[in-house]
Amino acid sequence: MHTFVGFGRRAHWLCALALIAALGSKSASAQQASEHDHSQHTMPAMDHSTHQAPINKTTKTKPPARQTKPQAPHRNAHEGAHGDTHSAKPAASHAGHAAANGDHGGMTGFLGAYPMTREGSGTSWVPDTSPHEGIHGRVGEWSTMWHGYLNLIYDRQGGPRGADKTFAAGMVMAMAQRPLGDGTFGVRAMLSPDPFMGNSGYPLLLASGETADGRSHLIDRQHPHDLFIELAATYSHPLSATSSVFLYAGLPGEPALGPPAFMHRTSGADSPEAPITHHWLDSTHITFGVVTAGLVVDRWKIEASAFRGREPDQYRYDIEAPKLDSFSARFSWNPIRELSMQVSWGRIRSPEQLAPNIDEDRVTASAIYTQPFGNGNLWSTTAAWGRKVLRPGETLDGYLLESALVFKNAVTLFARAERVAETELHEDVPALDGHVLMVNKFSVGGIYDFYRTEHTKIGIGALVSKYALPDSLKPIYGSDPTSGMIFARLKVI
Ligand SMILES: [Cu+2]
Repeated sequence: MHTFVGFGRRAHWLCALALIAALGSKSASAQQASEHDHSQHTMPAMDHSTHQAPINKTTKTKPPARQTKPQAPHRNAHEGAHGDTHSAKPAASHAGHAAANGDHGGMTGFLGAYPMTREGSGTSWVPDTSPHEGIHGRVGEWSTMWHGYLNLIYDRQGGPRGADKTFAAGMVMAMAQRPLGDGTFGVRAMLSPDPFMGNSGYPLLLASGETADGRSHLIDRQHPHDLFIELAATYSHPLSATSSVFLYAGLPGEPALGPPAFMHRTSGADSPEAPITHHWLDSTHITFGVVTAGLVVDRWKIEASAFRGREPDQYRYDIEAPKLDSFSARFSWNPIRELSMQVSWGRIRSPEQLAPNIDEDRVTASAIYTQPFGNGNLWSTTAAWGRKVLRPGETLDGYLLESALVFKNAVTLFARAERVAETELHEDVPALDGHVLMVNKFSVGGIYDFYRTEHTKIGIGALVSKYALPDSLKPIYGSDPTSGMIFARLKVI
């Protein structure tokens, strides 16, 4: 009965997403006919310089005809894109910009005058060379964009602690922005179908964090994401052609802590499984109550957040009460178009519902390198380190190295290696309780997209995972467990 209901809901989601995808590509084609060559959008790392030339020519030789306000550098998107600032000269009018650009529906960064492709989840940054994905539209003054994916997964985790499950996971994200005063006002919403998989999430050896029932820890399982991953608003105000101040508020939202969430970085987005380092690096990406203020200066960003420390509870459909009891700060730097780095620190108040007397300090550092090659191919790699300092308690490190090769001819390959200092996995084993044990996981997989249109692709994929465990854990995990997933994916790009 449960399975049946679950599948029915899943099918419902699939249909809904497919329908939206069809509508989206239709409206996009209409736009294409009237505006510009949309096909460039599907090319990762679109060469912005081709757009740049006409704009600069326009701005140099022809002062904008109808410029009533002081210049809003946000509207001159691609200038900031390449770092070589062309000083704060008058920009083209908004209309002129959109026309000259033939660009992302007039959309630039939500937080500053740089290309939209630099923005990851929350207020995080990824390299400027990240693929430009999404279906763009325009409603009055608003520029809109949406994208999403849905995975239907058969998951089989090996060994005595393993289990299997068929489930759906994914997300759909919509965002809109408009000029407001001299700045840019933005709203965004991200939803996930994950709650339909059930409170206990899906089997994932060595994963820990959060709870399914409010009584026991989820061990060797990945928790479902909440229905509402992000409901947020942003406002950024330009200080010069390439600098700005911004505010971000979300319920839920993502504080300035950690690298971009795994499904928002090119190196991690194609793998259907969550990293086991999730609760060392990017688990705060769903936080009920976040306010962030930041400053962008060229290729630098510094920001600070106040947010609710407590992780989401097991009720995944609701909006939980906000609270600003925790703090974080992050420093990001994109020195070249291909590279994005961050260091961040957070003081998280009582993150775990089941260990309310323990606070956590978290430190993370990460670098993402995304290199386009050939005709529209991409190679993206993320290296990240996260440290949890439990107060009171242990200091636990987690390391991640993940990489993806996205070939334009429909093949994607991905791999992820992780190493985590764990205390939770074996807390039910009296002889090991309290010990800090290093566990390692390595996954490799691929996807073949057999169906592709301008804005959608449908593919099938598989991945396999191996582990390196300390001898003390082998009796409970088996000497050499192997896990795997096969999956079908619908992606709207
Ligand atoms: Cu998550």
